[in-house]
Amino acid sequence: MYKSEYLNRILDEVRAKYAEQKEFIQAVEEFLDSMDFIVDKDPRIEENAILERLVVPERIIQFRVPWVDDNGKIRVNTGYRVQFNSAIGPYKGGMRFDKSVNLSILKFLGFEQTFKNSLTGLPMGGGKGGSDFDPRGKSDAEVMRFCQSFMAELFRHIGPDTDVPAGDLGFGAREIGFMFGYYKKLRNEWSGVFTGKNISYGGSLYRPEATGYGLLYFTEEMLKAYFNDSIKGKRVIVSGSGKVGSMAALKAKELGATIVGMSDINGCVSDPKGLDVDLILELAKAKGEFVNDYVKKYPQVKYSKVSRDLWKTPCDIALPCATQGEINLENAKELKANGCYMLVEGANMPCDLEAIRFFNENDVIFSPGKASNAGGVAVSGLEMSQNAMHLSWTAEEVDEKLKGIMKNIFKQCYETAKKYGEPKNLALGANIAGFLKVYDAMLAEGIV
Ligand code: 2IT
Repeated sequence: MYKSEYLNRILDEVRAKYAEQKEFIQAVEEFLDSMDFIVDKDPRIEENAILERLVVPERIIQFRVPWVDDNGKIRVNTGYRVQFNSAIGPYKGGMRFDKSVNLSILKFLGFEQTFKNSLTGLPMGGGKGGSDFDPRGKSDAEVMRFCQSFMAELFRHIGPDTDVPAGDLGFGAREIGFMFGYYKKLRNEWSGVFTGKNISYGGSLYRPEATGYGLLYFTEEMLKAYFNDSIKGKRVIVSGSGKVGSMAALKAKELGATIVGMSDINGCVSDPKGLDVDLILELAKAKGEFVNDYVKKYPQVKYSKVSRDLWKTPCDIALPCATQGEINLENAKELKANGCYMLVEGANMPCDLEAIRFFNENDVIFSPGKASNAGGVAVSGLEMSQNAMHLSWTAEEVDEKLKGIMKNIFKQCYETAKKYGEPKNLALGANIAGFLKVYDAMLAEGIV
């Protein structure tokens, strides 16, 4: 129950109308928790039905994606693009290819993306898309045929000033290349319609590293502000064997942390003296997973077949970088009991609502993904700028800009949290700071 009647009504409506969409409901609820600090003080929010409009995507495109597999069999998947909010810029956000993809997941991602993109300070609205297509085990030719069929529909809905997709789970450089190539063919136009492209055709240096590196720059800001400390010598655990987890582990190690635990879909490994991060990165890059091979190479390592057992590892800092819903209340209690005092989300919504509330009540400083994982989309924004200017920045230039953006995101979250009397509540800071810019633009643009 909120103090504000307005918020209680919004949440009841969202819960009733989208009862099946549990991920979306969580994302909205997490956001409304913070809105309770401001809505009663600013009646214009309710008068202008800002929140009613914010929780409904501007447009959802859903389509059939027929394709032919290598055996000549015709297959059908569902494609989506959720164009959530364009108040401050063209829709911007990744595409996810995974069996689990449905509207609830894409709506939660698009909703969060809106505030994340706002926090970067760059002019990008929020969007997300994808398909229930599973690229694992598919040949390159199958993935290409799928991507071309997908783009044959999507091309009419996107564009460099309309909607600019990028990668997400199951959707990397290969998929971006096939989609971009087909868009270019259909439109007879080269433009920065996708980000995450290879360097050879307009990609930005540091985009593959950006989310993981940005996460560590943000973590350093947290340590500095709250403890006048740095990550050097800290025990860190990282979940997920994708780009975000790998690059986070790499940067954490480079900054002097000890990586004491890591996980993938098959389980987790831990070692208080530090894992062999180089081997893990090599395996993760080649195979998308590492735990089974790691255990073969280091039979003495502490190992569990349950990925969630990672959260039982004694540590100072936890970096969940796998996917939504990987930390529940029980995991949160395990983390606290084993010494963890900071949790910085690298994935989108890895912690469920009970876990987040537990961290806030038990002095574990928590940062929501919409703030701490914004480095990826921030460098996507920089890729859009480079494409629009028809030039490319050096790795050093991009890294410097990324550092500046992450520092600024932290500052906005921290200052806003302090202003509302809860300096350690970065979720509050992120939601309010992200919201205010979108709100201002929505007010200015009228009822659209
Ligand atoms: O969740 C995210 O921020 C992303 N998947 C990156 C989106 C982007 O447009 O680079």
